[in-house]
Amino acid sequence: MTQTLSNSLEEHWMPFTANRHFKANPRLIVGAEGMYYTTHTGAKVLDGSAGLFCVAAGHGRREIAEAVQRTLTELDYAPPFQYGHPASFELARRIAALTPGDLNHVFYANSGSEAVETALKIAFAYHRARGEGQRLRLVGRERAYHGVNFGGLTVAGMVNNKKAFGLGLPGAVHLRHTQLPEHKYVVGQPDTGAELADDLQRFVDLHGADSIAAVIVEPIAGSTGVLVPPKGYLNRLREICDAHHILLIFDEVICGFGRTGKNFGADSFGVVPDMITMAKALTNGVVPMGAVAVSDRIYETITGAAPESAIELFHGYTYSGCPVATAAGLATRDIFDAENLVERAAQMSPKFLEGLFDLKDLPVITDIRGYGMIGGIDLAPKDAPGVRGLAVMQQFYDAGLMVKMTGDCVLVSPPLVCEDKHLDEMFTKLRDVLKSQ
Ligand code: PXG
Repeated sequence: MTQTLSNSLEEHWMPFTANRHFKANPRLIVGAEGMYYTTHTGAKVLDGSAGLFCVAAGHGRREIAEAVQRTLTELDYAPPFQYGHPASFELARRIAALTPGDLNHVFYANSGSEAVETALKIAFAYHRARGEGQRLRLVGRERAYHGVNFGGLTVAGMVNNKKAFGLGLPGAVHLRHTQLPEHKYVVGQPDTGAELADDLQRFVDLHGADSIAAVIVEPIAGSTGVLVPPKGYLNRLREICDAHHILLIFDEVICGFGRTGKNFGADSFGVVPDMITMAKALTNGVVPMGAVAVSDRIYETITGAAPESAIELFHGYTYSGCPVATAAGLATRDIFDAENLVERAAQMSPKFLEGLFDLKDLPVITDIRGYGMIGGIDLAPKDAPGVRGLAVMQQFYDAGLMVKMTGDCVLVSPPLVCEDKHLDEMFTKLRDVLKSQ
């Protein structure tokens, strides 16, 4: 199925893409099935990153396509403000049954970025509803990725994503990131570094707890290169939050739905936050959807503070919980249940981590990190940061493997339906390309 490129590619300004480099040598995907993509030249490419961490159940799932198709003909759209449709409530019940603790209420958005904005706004609204509207300071972390909108950028910590786009919300502060030099090649959670959470205590001491609304962290910092939290680190954050009435938000846009081997990173690391943001695998990446799960306390405080029959939270999107996205979400949940994808991830993880850390002998590699079914491989930069990364990504693609690069770091996170043979193929291709560097 070779397709020729007769048309200009100039009109589409591509996101997070080296546009000029891409358009000179395009990598176009024209089909996807199971664990593989088909490119416009007819080549098969193994999906080593589940798309962008989202296609957990593999590509071309008929169950999702049929649910979406059915919904489009039965109920194409229903306004989400002051009206509802049954499926969005059903999906919320399904999500609430998975989330830990009393995170029993689900607010819908259309992406991870919007889920993050929603969670940050809910944090402000919660404190205001309980008479502490002065808590307007947000705490993020160095090297964090929380999407691309202004609230998320404020708490994020990857410089290239931030530096062209202004100063963000006032007063935000950032915890140090958790990658210590002694963590090199540690499999899973490092033993050292829990005390880095005490940065939050320092902010309390410096700025006053009553200025701080919330702290947001990814349980595993994904986009920056897979930083696994030190043992005890998230627990310590939880303790400091509890002592000072600060809300703890876990951004689980990547971690959620099995990537860590449990439903959420919160389960893997044994810490229950006050809110969880999610997206990506929520719909298997097929239809855009994000969501925030919030605790009973937050929901009841905000709704209880408003007069009866008044709107309680002046926030929402035209497509919050829209029929097509909820249909994809429900069909995805059904696949997860029928195929035990979360347990499967836990079962595949040892083989995945073994293959990942087996690459350690390659001279171009300077560090490897991994947990569950996600891994990061740092490569020694060449010339300028990211130059080797882009070149290597092209070589992987030419060799029939798609992975996500962040600068000179290779991110691997295969669909959770992968089999041993796919992992073998992925690690063989990784080795073949990396050994020639
Ligand atoms: N939070 C986290 C933790 C994420 O990983 C978002 C929010 C934003 O999601 P949306 O749906 O708005 O893209 C993400 C998204 C990468 C990469 O380079 C990571 C993401 C998206 C695209 C690329 O690692 N994560």
